Amino acid sequence: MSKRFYVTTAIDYVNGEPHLGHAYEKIIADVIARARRSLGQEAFYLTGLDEHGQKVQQAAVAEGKAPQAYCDELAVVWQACAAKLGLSIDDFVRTTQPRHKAVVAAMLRKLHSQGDLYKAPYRGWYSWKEETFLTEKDRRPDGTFDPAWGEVKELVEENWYFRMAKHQSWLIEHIEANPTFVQPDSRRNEVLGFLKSQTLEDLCISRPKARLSWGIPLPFDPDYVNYVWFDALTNYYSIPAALGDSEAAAPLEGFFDSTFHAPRSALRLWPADVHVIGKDIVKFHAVYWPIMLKAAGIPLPKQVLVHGWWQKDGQKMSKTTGNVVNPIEVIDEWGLDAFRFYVLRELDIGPDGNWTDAGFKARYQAELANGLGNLVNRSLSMLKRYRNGVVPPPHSELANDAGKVLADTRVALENSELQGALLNIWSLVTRANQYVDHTAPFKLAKDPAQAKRLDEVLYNLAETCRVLAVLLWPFLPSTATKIFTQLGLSGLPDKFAAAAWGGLPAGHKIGEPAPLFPRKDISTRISRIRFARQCY
Ligand code: ME8
Repeated sequence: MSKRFYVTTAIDYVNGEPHLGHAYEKIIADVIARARRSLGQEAFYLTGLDEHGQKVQQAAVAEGKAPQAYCDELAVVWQACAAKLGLSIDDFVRTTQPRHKAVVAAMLRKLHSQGDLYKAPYRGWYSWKEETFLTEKDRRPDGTFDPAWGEVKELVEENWYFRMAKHQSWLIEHIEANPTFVQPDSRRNEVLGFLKSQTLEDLCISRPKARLSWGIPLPFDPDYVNYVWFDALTNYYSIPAALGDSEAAAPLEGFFDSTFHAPRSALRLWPADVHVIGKDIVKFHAVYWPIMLKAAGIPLPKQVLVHGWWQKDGQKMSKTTGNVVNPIEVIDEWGLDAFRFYVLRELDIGPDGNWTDAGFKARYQAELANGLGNLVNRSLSMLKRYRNGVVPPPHSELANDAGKVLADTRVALENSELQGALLNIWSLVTRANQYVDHTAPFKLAKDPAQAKRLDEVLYNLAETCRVLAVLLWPFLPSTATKIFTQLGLSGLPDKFAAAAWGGLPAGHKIGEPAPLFPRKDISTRISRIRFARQCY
């Protein structure tokens, strides 16, 4: 089996419920995976949960539950959310799974045996909330620490450290030689700036069990558990190894214990092609993770793709103030594809975004209901009304427009430029809607002498709808499928190659047109949806 295109997301802390930011990231990765599959590659999409560490232990204790029971309960909520988002995931990792823990232990054993890890005492300021020691650089001018760090206390403890010094220069060279390793460029520059201006301090990779017991024990020192970030980052690699990617597992051969059982498999996933993450965790993914891998003799991932953060109404989303966008509620009211469309169309991968309910509704109305929805509905309704739903002979008036959009969309998808791809696809929606206005098929239908011209126009419109379904599949899979069904086509619009012009054969009978995006009275809720009067 050849290597699959392997895309991952950050694994979410299980203490809490999914919000817009989590959903956005998972949808980005889903579109990337679906696009690759549509383009003919095999793809594997991994997401999951980060279940160890201080935050989870504290949250479990606060609810009077054992950490594992607490995680098990919340994992159900998060997995249900993944299903609600329509994610085409191939696996769902939980860092408390034995398959993951066995690989983390093997990685630690190898690094320890090579002398990459050492034990030393440390005195420092510790943020309990962020589970990290702070340095003098983290102090504000008045000597205090930002309240964002939560409670900060001085702590002295022995811990295990990962030697970083020898890794700084090759990492700079690697990032310079591979411009797409960290994307977008602004994030790449940020990482290079950091690496060139500061000496990397050794990374503390343990927590004493006396202080934190909820973690993976260090295989060579039972008084400690592994630092949650070392554990969490390893998920990207542990799952391929555990699923039987033998080339992935090879560098750790001899370091696994008897709990590790990978099936015999021809699966090839590692190295990851894209790690999709948010801007707050770039240093972990673009600095520590490559160093961990390189030290363990494991090939590096190809790309870390960094998205920005969402705010709501110009404010940080926060449970305490109540301004959180709950993706489930939006989907229940507006439909999954409306949510997927909005987040991908509104925010390019990189900058920060701002959710407003008014902005969401405006895009829904203009681009989905009046744009795509109206095009498909009036095109198919006219074909039904004027030709009894039978496709006329092929004609290629819109073929060049569609061909250009197809070529540009392919490039955009190959570069994970998802907003760019949508803008491009919508240029075809707009072109086809204008074509209806210019050709006025409803007038042609009144003149028997224009029958051939009406055939041509109806073919171009129906075929454009078919092409759009294929192009839209990675973004709006359910809408794309509905368009196919309404066109009377069997199967899924999930093969990009099928977007080539001329796929609708003459004489084919389409299905029943129905509105894709019910227009809503903006001032009412879904219970009072009124369907659009079709205008043609
Ligand atoms: O960081 N907008 O988990 P997490 C956009 N467990 N993205 C956001 C966001 C927002 N408002 N808030 C969070 C962790 N995210 C670790 C990851 S990976 C080995 C371990 C993104 O639940 C955030 O940037 O705090 C991150 O990529 C993801 O959601 C999970 O955040």
